[in-house]
Amino acid sequence: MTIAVTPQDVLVVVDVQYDFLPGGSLAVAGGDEIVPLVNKLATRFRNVVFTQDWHPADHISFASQHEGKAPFETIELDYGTQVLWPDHCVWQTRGAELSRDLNIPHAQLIIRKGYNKAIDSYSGFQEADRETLTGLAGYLSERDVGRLFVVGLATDFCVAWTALDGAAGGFDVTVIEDATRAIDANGSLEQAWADMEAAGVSRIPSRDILG
Ligand code: VGL
Ligand code: ZN
Repeated sequence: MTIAVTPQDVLVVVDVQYDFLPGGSLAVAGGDEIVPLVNKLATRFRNVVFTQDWHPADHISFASQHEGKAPFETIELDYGTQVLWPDHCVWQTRGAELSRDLNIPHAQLIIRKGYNKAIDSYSGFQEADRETLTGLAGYLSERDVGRLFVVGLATDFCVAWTALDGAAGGFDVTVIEDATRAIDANGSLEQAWADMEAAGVSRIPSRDILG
């Protein structure tokens, strides 16, 4: 099924940053493989937005901040269960930079997220407290956009949460599956697809757009 991209559609490129690429501190397997495809897809979209995971060095999501805890264990916080991660995307470090292999000069916005020390933010729309907004929904509404097409890293965390919040916010959301890669910790990938399907998020291969 071919989808005709319109000038109102937006490509949301999630967290294509060195710490999520091979060699990074929270490397997503095959994360680098999506970059040429993301570049190609971006040529079809007039509107492209990036998200950028952007944490202070003492961020609450880092296992290093919790005595006796290891990465991928969980803790309970006020806002719910938090997975603990290796230190990653610390602001002003190379790991936090967007990949220089992204070749999308017409991208219009970079939304940073996760900069509040005590709140994680997988979603590009709102932080994990489900209250603090990033401003992305307001930006998109003001720009009068149509559908959102989401790509990037990682499928089961920042891509999924961004897609879910977009759908909850009333946007028509599609994830382009082969332009994502997953962390897949403890069944998180299967769960993410189930959640997205239940929320009405569409799932397509890139050939539906590229032909
Ligand atoms: C992400 C875990 C922690 C992601 C960000 O971009 O999917 N995952 N921070
Ligand atoms: Zn993070």
